[in-house]
Amino acid sequence: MRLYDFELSGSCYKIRLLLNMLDLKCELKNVDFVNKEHKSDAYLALNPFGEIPIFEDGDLRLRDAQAILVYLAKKYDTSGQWFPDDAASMGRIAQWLSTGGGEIMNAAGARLVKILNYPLDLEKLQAGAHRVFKIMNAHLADRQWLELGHPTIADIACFPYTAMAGEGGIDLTPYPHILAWIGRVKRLPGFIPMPGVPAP
Ligand SMILES: N[C@@H](CCC(=O)N[C@@H](CS)C(=O)NCC(=O)O)C(=O)O
Repeated sequence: MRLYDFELSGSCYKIRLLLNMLDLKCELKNVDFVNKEHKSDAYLALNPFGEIPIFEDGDLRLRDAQAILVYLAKKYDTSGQWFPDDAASMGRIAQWLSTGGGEIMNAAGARLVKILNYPLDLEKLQAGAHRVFKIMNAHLADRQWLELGHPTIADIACFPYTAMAGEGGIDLTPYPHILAWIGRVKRLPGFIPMPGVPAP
């Protein structure tokens, strides 16, 4: 297995997290994101979207963190808990896979503006992040985990850029249920930190 990785990327971190929680070994191939290696011809030949992460397992190559989480859970999770097979569970989890790769990426964009000076509309991104965090906070008011009452890839997909929201100038203090959930994710067996997401 090989992950095209950048240490400061929350999208790559999603994959590193699940790999570690499933106790899987994977080669990490560093992508020079700051110098735009992900826009080079060689990289675009692997992922025409010009984004990290990419994941390879044998002959299979996948782009998109959520797709990779689905693959890893289906192929390697012997507990069957991270992405259970029944239709209702899959649908429930897929909602948050979409949110993790969609609305929560507003927080990722805000962080790119703050730490890498990306020329994006910071206020719009922060407002988009607050919209989704308000919904997540209400959803988590009477739940420990996003779906199914136990950790799933829904939590992994939504965790990194929520936990790093502060780096995009987004204050999570108004969202106590999200803060409690972040604490729970950090206490899961196999949790690993990354810069901006310290261990508990
Ligand atoms: N849909 C992709 C998006 C991943 C993504 O946005 N990756 C960022 C880095 S964290 C990226 O490569 N952005 C391209 C760029 O900034 O040029 C996923 O969820 O994996």
